[in-house]
Amino acid sequence: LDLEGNLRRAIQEGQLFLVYQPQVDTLSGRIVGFEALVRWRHPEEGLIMPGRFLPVAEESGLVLAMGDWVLGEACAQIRRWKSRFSLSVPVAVNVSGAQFRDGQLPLKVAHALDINGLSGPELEIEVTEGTLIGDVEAAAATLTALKRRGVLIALDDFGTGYSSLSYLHRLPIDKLKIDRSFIHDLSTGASDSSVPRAIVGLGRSLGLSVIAEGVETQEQLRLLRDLSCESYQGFLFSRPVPVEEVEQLLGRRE
Ligand code: G
Ligand code: G
Ligand code: MN
Ligand code: NA
Repeated sequence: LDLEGNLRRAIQEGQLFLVYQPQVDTLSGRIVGFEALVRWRHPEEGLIMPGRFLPVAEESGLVLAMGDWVLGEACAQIRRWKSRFSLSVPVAVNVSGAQFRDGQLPLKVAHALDINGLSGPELEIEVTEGTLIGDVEAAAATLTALKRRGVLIALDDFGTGYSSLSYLHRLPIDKLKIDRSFIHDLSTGASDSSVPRAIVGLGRSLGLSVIAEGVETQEQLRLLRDLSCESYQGFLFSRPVPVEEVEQLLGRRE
């Protein structure tokens, strides 16, 4: 299968779609946000997950066109949900390194918000630590430009990268996302909560919100509550789901 040629066509012909995973307040159980995740419905191959096509997208440079589509689609969806459900929580979009370093990202984000009549804090941009290191000055400039439009910035897979704590307080970040490997460790016999505990403490001292990823069990949720980790996402509450299922969730809240 020529993934690259196929992906180029997939972007043009509307074979990509987004699923959304709810983010939930650990104490109240209320939905406090959504993360958008891209999927590819291939006409012959069926559903292809990003684990398979993102590397191809990144190597070929198609990740820029794909990222443009994701950003436009997520913002259009936020606009539709606002008018139908008075959606009041942000939707997060993942941005890969090439997109972030492209130089056009702040303009593209502002444009996607503008044409959909959205304010900055209705959108969150997720970047990984790996994206920010290297040229921290350039990263800071891009983040500052994004913050000027008011969008929220989340640091994805936090704790797994080459995180130098020295840059954290210098960058305009709003949120830390505890990588799901640390949450997974919470359910093993050892039940080692030292890393999540440290990240929650770090968040508190830097004034950042903290969300745990990959929460699958009640036991993990209970431990996160004990740590005062404010929110989580994971299969325990919901898998990433298609638009119609998000609308059922939003409708139920009315
Ligand atoms: O949805 P899933 O758990 O299979 O995602 C696997 C990986 O793909 C995750 O690291 C996630 O951040 C990434 N990913 C999902 N959707 C997007 C997207 O729209 N853009 C980028 N750059 N990465 C994405
Ligand atoms: O790297 P990023 O955090 O963007 O990746 C999100 C990925 O995590 C998606 O592929 C999503 O399907 C997956 N995911 C979401 N919740 C869970 C969970 O509870 N357990 C596991 N194993 N994966 C999850
Ligand atoms: Mn993510
Ligand atoms: Na993550």
